[in-house]
Amino acid sequence: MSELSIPFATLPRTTVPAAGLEVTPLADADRKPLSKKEVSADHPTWCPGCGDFSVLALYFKLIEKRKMWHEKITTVAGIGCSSRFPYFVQAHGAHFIHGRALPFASGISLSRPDLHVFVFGGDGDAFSIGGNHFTHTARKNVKMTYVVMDNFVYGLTKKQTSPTSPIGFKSKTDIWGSTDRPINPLKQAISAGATFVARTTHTNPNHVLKMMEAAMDHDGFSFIECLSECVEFFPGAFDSSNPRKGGQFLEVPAEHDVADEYAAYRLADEPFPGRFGIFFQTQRPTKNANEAKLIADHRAKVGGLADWQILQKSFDRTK
Ligand SMILES: Cc1ncc(C[n+]2csc(CCOP(=O)(O)OP(=O)(O)O)c2C)c(N)n1
Ligand code: SF4
Ligand SMILES: [Mg+2]
Repeated sequence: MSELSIPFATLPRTTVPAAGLEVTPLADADRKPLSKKEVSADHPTWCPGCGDFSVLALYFKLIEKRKMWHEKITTVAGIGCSSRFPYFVQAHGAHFIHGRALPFASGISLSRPDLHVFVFGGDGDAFSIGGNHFTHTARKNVKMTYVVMDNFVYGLTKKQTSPTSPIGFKSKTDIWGSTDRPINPLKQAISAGATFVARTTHTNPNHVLKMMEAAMDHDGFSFIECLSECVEFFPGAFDSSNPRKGGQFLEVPAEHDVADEYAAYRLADEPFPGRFGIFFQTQRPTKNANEAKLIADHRAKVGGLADWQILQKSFDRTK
C-alpha cells in the first residue's frame, strides 16, 4: 500500500483520500519552508529596473523565513502595476478592482482568523480611488498588512499625477507641472487610526524585510509605505533617499517613542527624503476581535445551536 507524505492541510477541504491511499499528516515542524521557486508564478511583467521587483523578492523571503505555506498565504491587490503582485505569487490571492482591495481583504481577514492577509498596491489605488477604504479599514483596525508601493505616479496608465506626486511634477494630467499639495501617506494613516505605521524603500532590502516582519507580527491594521521607483515614468524620484545615488537613508531616531502619536505625526512631516522605520505603533481592539466576541455572545444566547440551525431560525422568523 502506498503512503503519501503530503501536508494534510494542503488538501482541499472536500478531498477524501481514495480507497487504499493513506495520507499521513505532516506536523508543521516537519514541513520545509517554501522556496522562491515553489512560490513564484508567472514571470513578472514589470519594466526592467522597476522597484516592484524588489518588494516581490522580499515577500518571497518573508514567506520562506516565516514558514508560510501555500494554504496560509493570501495576497490581495487592486489595479495598477504594483497591484499585479498576486499574479506573481503561486498561492491564494486576488487581483481585485481598482481601489477596492481593502474591503475584499477585510472579508477574508474577518472570516479566516487563521490567515494573515497581505495587501499590495500603488499610491493611486490606495489614496485616490481607494482613499475612503484606506481611512475606514485603518479606523476599524482590521487585522492585515497593507504595503503601498509608492512611486509618486500612475504607472500602469502611463504617467498621470498621483496623490503623492510632488508639486511641479509634469505628467499627462499636469502638463505644466502639478500644483496640488500631495498627501502624506504616513500622516494620513496615523490620523485615520492605523495602529502600525512604517516607511521603507525598495533600495534597502534588509529594511523592507524587517518592516514586513514587524507589520505581520502586529495585531491590527499595519500600514507600510514602501518607496518603489517607477523607472519608466518617474526615474530618479527617490535618489535623495538612496546612498548609492548620493542620497541619505535616515532611520527613525532610536529615541523616538512609537506610542506617541503626535511625535509620529511630527516625524512624518519631515521633508523628503524623511525617515525610515516604524513611526507609530499602538494596541487597540481589532475589528476581528470585536466581531468574534459578538458572534460568541450570540452563540451563547442561542444555546449551542449549529450555524445552520441559527440560519434556519432567522429564515423562519421572516416567514
Ligand atoms: C475604476 C477604475 N478607474 C480607473 C482605472 C484605470 N487605472 C488603472 S491603474 C490606475 C492607477 C495606477 O496607479 P497606482 O495605483 O499608483 O499604481 P502603479 O501603476 O503606479 O503601481 C488607474 C487610474 C481602472 N482600472 N478602474
Ligand atoms: S511603468 Fe513604472 S511602475 Fe509600471 S512596471 Fe514600469 S517601471 Fe514599474
Ligand atoms: Mg503609483
